[in-house]
Amino acid sequence: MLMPANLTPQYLAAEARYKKAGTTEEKLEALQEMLATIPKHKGTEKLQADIKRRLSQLREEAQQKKRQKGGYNPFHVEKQGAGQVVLTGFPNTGKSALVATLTRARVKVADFPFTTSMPATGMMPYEDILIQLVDTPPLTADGLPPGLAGTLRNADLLLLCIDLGAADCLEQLETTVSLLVERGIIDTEGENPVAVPYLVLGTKADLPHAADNLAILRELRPDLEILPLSVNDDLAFLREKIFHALDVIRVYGKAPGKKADMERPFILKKGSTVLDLAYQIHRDFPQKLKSALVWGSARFEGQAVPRDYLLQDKDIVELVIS
Ligand SMILES: Nc1nc2c(ncn2[C@@H]2O[C@H](COP(=O)(O)OP(=O)(O)OP(=O)(O)O)[C@@H](O)[C@H]2O)c(=O)[nH]1
Ligand SMILES: [Mg+2]
Repeated sequence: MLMPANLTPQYLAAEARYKKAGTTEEKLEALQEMLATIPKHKGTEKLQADIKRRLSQLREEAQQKKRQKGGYNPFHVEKQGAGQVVLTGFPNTGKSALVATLTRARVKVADFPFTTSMPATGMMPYEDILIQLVDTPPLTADGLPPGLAGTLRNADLLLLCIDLGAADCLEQLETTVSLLVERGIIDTEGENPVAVPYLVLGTKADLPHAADNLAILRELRPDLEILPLSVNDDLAFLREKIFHALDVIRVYGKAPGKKADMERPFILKKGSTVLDLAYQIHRDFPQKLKSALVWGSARFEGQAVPRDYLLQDKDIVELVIS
């Protein structure tokens, strides 16, 4: 990621708090501090603009929430599982078919546009965890349907679906990407710290012309990595891609003298420490935490490690409290 020069520790701390923030209030507070502490010079202009835009969008969302307090918003999708992955793209590009194939959700798939009118969710198994997939109504050259921007912005990962069998696949790709960039939802240049990560999927790769279309898209947009796929294929590689793009690790808890609980791993952001794990288990835990024993990434099995030890995917951890 391109980092503008001279970001202060205060700014970076506020940004870290923003990324961890659970509520709108926490996010607003952290963003305000980011804006207050960001060095004001030419190199940070774009970043300042991004923060301001995000602030006004969040304020708007907070207002909207207040207005419809008690009301039900189908575009607000409660997060579940190891991460929330939202599919988006033009009508008829195979979003619902993918959700139906990867999960047990019974979403409507049909050979005409605008089949899906409301978000719908399903849980996708990956190894020993479940990842939430969200099917959504389509976007078009006219823009996003009302409410969808919030759903996309709140996602942990976006899947941009481009129909490789369609004559307008280049327009689909250009429009989908630019609509999301304009709204500050994704970022193709690595400058927006609050952008949502994304993968570009070339759907219906089994159709005639799909291979030719893919070659054209790749030639015209070498900056975008396009993953061709078909719902008729084995999609194990896609599950794996999604897990890695979520940038999380699984950690298994172990109580002293007992076997590790391998059934329900904790899900942590990559780069998390023993202390982060303690915090996730209970807010009061970090105060009592002395050290931890780690099986997996540590040099020895059951090695004692400090609180700031960097955990790895599939580590087993026993917390030692005083
Ligand atoms: N050949 C082929 N057809 C596919 C594939 N995926 C989806 N389709 C077909 O494409 C059509 C549209 O699929 P949907 O999943 O309903 O598309 P959608 O993106 O959800 O459409 P909207 O809800 O209108 O936005 C259906 O007829 C699907 O059977 C694929 O991999 N290969
Ligand atoms: Mg659909």
